Amino acid sequence: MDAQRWVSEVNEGWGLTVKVKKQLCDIRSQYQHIEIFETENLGHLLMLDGIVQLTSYDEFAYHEMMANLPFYACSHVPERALVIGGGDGGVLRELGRHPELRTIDICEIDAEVIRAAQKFLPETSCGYDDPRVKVNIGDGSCFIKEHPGCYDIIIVDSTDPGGPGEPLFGENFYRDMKKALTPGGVIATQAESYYLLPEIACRVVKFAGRFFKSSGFAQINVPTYPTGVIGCCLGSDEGEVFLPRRMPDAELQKQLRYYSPEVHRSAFELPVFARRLFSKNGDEK
Ligand code: SPM
Repeated sequence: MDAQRWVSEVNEGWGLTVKVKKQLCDIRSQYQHIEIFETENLGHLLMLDGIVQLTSYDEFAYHEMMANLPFYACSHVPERALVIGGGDGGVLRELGRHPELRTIDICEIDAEVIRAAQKFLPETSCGYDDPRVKVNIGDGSCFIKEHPGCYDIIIVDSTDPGGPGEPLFGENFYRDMKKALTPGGVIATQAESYYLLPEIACRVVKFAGRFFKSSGFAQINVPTYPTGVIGCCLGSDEGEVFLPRRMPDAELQKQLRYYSPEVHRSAFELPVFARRLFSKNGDEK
């Protein structure tokens, strides 16, 4: 294997490796190492601190689910959305498909990620072109405390814990998100893989279960995340998060490649071992 032309996300004892044509961006920001590659077969690849955040090949799966699960689980038609993290703009792009949203705020800690995405990832950073999007640069765990009762949906598109995303995996953050919701609002948080990081997945499920009447872990198939699966944890005090309350109209459904009302419901049907894991360690209802 030509080591010069492959990049890997290395986990304990194994890795996920992608063949690249060239490196487009290599920045050490105040918070993290930002790298963007042009790959041989998967389009663009964004890595933060050596961890794959997205590839052009399958980012639609993650971004459609992170945006649409909370949008359609919300008991009322959402008008105000907040994205925490998500500097590449992919979740913004998906939220932008909903004319019902009047405001779409984003709080991203690292302005360099936004700049890099706007330069090298036009397919996701086009999310910023929507005039309803308002960009805030700062720590999402502080921003949320300053906005009580403000949002119908809050989406946390975080990196793994350990880097700048660490506060977004704490119990206090879940308490503060609940306060920042309108009545009946919904949170959706990046909940990791039950194969790769089961303790983090359980932690997220536990906090969502502690603060919300309805909560659950939805799985998303994303081949370029290690183990090929990642979770989105939902929480709300009205209705059941696994049931979509409305559905995309025919025109919007044509634009979507992953999300549908059927996929919404089935994403919460987990393999037996994962269900057991969350019942034992995640306090899942
Ligand atoms: N908008 C895309 C950002 C993606 N955020 C989530 C990335 C999580 C990757 N972690 C997978 C677990 C392996 N380290």
